[in-house]
Amino acid sequence: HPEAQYLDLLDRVWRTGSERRDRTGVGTRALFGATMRFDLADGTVPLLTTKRIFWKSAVRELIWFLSGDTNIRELVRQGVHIWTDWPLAKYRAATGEAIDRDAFEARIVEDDAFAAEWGDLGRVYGAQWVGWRTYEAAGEGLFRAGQPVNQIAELVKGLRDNPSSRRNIFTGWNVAELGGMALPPCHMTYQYFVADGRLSGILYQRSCDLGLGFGFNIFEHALLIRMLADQCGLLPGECIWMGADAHVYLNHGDLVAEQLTREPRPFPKLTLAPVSSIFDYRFEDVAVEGYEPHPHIAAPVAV
Ligand code: DHF
Ligand code: TMP
Repeated sequence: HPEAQYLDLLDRVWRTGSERRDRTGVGTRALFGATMRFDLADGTVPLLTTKRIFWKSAVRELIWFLSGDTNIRELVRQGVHIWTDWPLAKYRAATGEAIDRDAFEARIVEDDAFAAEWGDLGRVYGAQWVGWRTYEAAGEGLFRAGQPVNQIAELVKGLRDNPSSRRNIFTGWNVAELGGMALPPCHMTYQYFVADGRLSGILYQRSCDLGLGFGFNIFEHALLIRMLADQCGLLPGECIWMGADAHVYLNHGDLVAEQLTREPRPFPKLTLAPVSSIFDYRFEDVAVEGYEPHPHIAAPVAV
């Protein structure tokens, strides 16, 4: 079963990974450099079955990235809570107010000014994917803002017009703007390859929380390949993942042990409605069929 690649890595990291202090203070066990590949040709998607992944939140997150939005407000409105903890931590630290998560989310949704001030994650994924800033010379050591680059639109054009190019890439790793991001991108660089009418993609993930983020990241990577393939008149090929620092948080040990006792089940099928642009996908256009995972395993997130 293709999910065995994930379970093997999880097991290997937990048993043999080096124990490290990390930014969050929680601590991890980590290995450096891992690869997985999933075949998308049969219409399946890598959606983990050894625990339930809330794929609807993942679909909404990917559409949010493609819209260029970086404020959690729209996600929260749609019932997606995965990004709330970071603005919340910032708000608590700045104000000293002991506001709870629900009250914070309610204010983000209700109060425009509050959302603008506290809901924005900065120049994260969406900002870089579709609005990478440029500048142009304006004489005498002066510069002015240029036309932002929509990397996704360029990628679609590239895959249509020049499918054998080795430059069909987009990245969130904008070195000049890392300081303005709530978190520098983890799933940072994507590259594509067309052969025999099939589109494959590689995701380079610099930092991977195997117990939490990975299930979202691999599914969204596959979903994006499927969207791009549809938009470019291609069939899906392979979904390849390359992780650099692949880690398990020390407080995820029990979760890992439980998950490793479970037998993987068949991956579900994904279908996409036909839409006329990569920027037109709505949540309703994405359907997952035959997803029958083992129960969800709640895991604490290291902020
Ligand atoms: N930090 C850390 N330490 N790990 C992450 O995976 C991570 N992911 C981020 C931002 N920062 C991160 C963005 N993606 C969840 C899933 C993905 C995600 C952030 C959080 C999460 O909490 N998932 C839970 C609950 C999902 C839900 O309530 O919808 C899960 O069980 O999958
Ligand atoms: P870092 O910026 O110090 O590497 O911390 C980011 C943490 O979040 C790390 O545990 C990796 C995890 N992460 C994912 O695994 N996937 C994601 O999509 C995001 C945003 C974060």
